[in-house]
Amino acid sequence: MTPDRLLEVDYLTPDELANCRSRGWGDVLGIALYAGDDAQLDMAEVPVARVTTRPLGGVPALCEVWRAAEPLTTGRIGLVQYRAGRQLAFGCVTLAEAKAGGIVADGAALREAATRAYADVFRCLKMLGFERAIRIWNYLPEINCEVGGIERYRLFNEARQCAFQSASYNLRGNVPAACALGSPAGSPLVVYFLAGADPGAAIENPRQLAAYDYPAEYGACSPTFSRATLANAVSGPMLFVSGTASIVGHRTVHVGDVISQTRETMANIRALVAEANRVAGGEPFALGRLKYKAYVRRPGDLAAVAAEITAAVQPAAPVVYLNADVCREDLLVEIEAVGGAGPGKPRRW
Ligand code: 3EB
Repeated sequence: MTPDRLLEVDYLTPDELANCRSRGWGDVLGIALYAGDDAQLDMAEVPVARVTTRPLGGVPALCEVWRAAEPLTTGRIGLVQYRAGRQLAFGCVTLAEAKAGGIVADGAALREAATRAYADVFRCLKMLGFERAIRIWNYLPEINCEVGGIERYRLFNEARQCAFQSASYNLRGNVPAACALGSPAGSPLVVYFLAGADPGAAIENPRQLAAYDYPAEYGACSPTFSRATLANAVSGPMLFVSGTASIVGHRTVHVGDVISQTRETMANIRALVAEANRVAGGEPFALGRLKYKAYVRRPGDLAAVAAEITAAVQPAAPVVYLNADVCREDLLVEIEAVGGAGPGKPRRW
């Protein structure tokens, strides 16, 4: 069975994934495994980004499974484990800060780890012949902790921006969609990405200032990401929505109010979908046809967040929940999404 379109994503438990073993992993491009401890997932052929950020709602582990309808080969370039075809590539890097050199406590190790991880991601993209990434996911331990007077997320932003610059990429405009979330202390830095022969076009949110234009009050180097990428994958357009939060303009709104933050976040995603439809022409995208991943800072907020998302995405779309720190201390929730045009029925293997 091949996917209806070139690229598909499904959220499965490890058991559900194991039940599909009979069909082999030939069409699996890559997997992000979200689990607190090392859940077993042994797949020689497929790169697995092991993220220690935990699922919520009694789910011990969650697999984000990317599948592609084209011949794929597996390999390694530097620190990057990748799997790629002519149209698409998935790659992941896991790097412990202690192994990256530098002192963990003063942030030099994080800077070094991010620099090395990104240098290898970009080298991998160039060697495989992809212009740039469509979407990049970042998970760093203790994202809101201060080291040497600077928040670790801001240090990460500095290293990321330098890496983009060193690799001669744009720092504004057509930059990849992304997210940056926390993981438990002691976890390695994990970066994974999707790239395509069609690198996609960046979409910005009319309700928000572009993140790469954030003023210096959010850090000396602004974060290098676009609000979404619109990629015209061979079998129809696909939208990759970056981590989205309760930010209007450049300011956090509804500090301390998780319900209003979730509502504002969904309003932001609704505006992005409208903007993507305007750019794509017609109405290829709809809130109810996206698949969502929601990061909740405080586990106790799960029910409130879920109720707000469900209310916003009629008819109900699939949503998975993870427990993560978000990259501004005053943000309680962040939501990302992905989806193609058309009916996009949730499909089970
Ligand atoms: C924001 O809008 C919230 O640094 O890669 C969202 C998506 C956020 C991506 C990143 C950060 C990132 O600024 C945080």
